[in-house]
Amino acid sequence: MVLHGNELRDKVLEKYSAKVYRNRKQHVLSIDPEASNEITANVRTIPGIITQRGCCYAGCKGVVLGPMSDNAIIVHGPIGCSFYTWGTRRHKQVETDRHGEHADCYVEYCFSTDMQEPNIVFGGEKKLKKAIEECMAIYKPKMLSICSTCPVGLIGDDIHAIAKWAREEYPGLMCIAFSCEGYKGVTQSAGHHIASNQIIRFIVGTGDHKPQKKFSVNILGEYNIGGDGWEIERILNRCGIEVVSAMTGTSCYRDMKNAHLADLNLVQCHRSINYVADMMKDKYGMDWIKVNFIGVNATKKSIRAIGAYFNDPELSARIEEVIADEENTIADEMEYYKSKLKGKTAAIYVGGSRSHHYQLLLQDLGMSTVLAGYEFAHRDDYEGRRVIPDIKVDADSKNIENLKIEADENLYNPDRITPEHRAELEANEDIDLNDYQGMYPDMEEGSIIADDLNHFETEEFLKALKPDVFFSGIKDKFVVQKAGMLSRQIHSYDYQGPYTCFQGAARFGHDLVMGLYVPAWSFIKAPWKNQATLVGKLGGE
Ligand code: CFM
Ligand code: HCA
Repeated sequence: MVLHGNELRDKVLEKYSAKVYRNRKQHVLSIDPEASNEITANVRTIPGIITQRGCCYAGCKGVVLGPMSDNAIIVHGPIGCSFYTWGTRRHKQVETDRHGEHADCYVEYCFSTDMQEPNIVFGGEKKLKKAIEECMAIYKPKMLSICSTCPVGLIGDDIHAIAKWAREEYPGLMCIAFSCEGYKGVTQSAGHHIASNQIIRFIVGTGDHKPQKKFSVNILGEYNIGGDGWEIERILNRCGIEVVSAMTGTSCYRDMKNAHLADLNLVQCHRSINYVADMMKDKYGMDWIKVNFIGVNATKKSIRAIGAYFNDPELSARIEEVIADEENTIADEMEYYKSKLKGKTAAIYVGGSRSHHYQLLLQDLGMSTVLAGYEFAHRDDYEGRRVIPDIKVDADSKNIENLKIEADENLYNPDRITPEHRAELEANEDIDLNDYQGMYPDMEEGSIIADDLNHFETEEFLKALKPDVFFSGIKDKFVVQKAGMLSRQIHSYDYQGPYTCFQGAARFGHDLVMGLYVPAWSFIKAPWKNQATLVGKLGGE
């Protein structure tokens, strides 16, 4: 008997002890238009379960700060933490700022205090100061970040006092401390919040480089994985829209200082950086709209939404020209990939936004998603902010400071658009203005949603649902692939990309067809095709 929906969910979870079952049941559900579809998310993983999640430090240092080119990041902690975030994420960078001037690029470097036992016993502050002095003597960066890892929080080194010392000692240096110890919060997500707070506190608003073009934006939550951000900027520039800064993919400290001078914020990854969008709204009155440049239809919808925001006939006409031209360039390729992919199914499990975004690109290619989940998303990423009024109450808020943002007297401007136009935009279902609808509306009835999907559940669901491809990350890819199922990495794109906008969609189609049709599959047989199904029991009850 083929099970699906909540029956399948119960069958997979019933192997757990009662206690684990009760917990996981709140994280796994099947989409039912009649039900409330409430999910539990952003809470602690049950100890002992093989989760794919990462830590707060990974979210702050690795994800949000890592891509900034001219930011020398000293990791204050044991060398293993530094090594873990050294070159593993695929944010691409160049050594110039947005105005074509040279900006140092440190993304390939790994700066660390390499804390040892004596530093844990007697304190590591001296060692940190020495590391800053060394870094300043050799590299002379304009921005220097200090990121602390677990032991620093436990012994209490005052990295904020040291950052202040460095700002005074080296005039012109922006030195910022990030207390992003791994154990804070329950996942990477806490680190996003900590990084966002310091970006607002110290960086945004300190520059004076005004945009040159009539329409200007920042792109938030775009980290230039595999060159994604470059492709988005190419399209926006073609439309005549200037990108003042991107946070943090194709940007540097020097660009991000000017972010407050743009007209509008575009939020690509809502999970990692909605904090900055909200704080800029409070401080400067700058609106944000949720966009998605993954998928042809999603890209079209996003650039049209930008056009609608600016409400300028010339801009809208140019946007239509760009859409027609870009679509024309990829039409034949897309048709071919669609013919090879139509009707195939996928499961997607990644961090906090791509499990939604990639579903739309798969739809363009005629595919459907039977299971999707996030590692560390919050309820709003699943259910939408519209249905969760108390969104600020989550696990991170208990640990992470919610900055109190006052409007900036000189720069606050809520009148970038007229009240009538605002009302029009708010009524438009296709535009998420200062809001986000989440993943659910784009999912089919009966498909499975699994928050913090663990290793055991991954294997069980894949056996039952048998999707043609499983999109995930480095930790689960090879287990799945060795079992005879294609797995593509959606974090790193398996060293390919960019996958954004029109040409990116065609490239994704190409890579997927290559993966599915490679003759190697005929030499592997999934274990469950000739073995009894694995039976497991977790927990003590
Ligand atoms: Fe946003 Fe990201 Fe993601 Fe994310 Fe990440 Fe990433 Fe991701 Mo890996 S910021 S939430 S913390 S889109 S690093 S570029 S791929 S888990 S789905
Ligand atoms: C992180 C970074 C990561 C890991 C990718 C993976 C990334 O969470 O610390 O597990 O394959 O995208 O590089 O999400």
